[in-house]
Amino acid sequence: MSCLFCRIVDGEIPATIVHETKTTLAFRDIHPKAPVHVLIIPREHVPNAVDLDGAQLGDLFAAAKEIAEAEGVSASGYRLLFNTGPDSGQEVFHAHLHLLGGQRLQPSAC
Ligand code: DGP
Repeated sequence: MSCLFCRIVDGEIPATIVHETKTTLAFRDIHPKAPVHVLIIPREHVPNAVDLDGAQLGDLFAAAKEIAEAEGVSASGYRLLFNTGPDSGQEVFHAHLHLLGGQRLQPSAC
């Protein structure tokens, strides 16, 4: 299996897992861009976030809310973002929701 994040789901590659459900897995980004930088993924391999269905998106956002609370960034605020496609800078083609927080974040491109 060549997908990096599928290999993390299968336990073949180590990751610091912070949250898991039947349908999602969340782990710390290996190159954190903020004090809290967690990647939340569907267990199922879907290459691009825009191809996730409503239930999968709901599961990712529900996980994000719980992780933000557990990481202590709910009150201070945090950023949730998907990179989709090469121009966005997407590097891993297994859909993933970035959760960034723990400091005042720089303005994003939008
Ligand atoms: P993106 O650019 O949206 O595709 O983000 C991919 C992220 O994945 C990037 O911030 C770095 C992270 N990443 C890449 N390889 C690994 C890995 O092996 N383990 C972990 N935990 N994160 C990884």
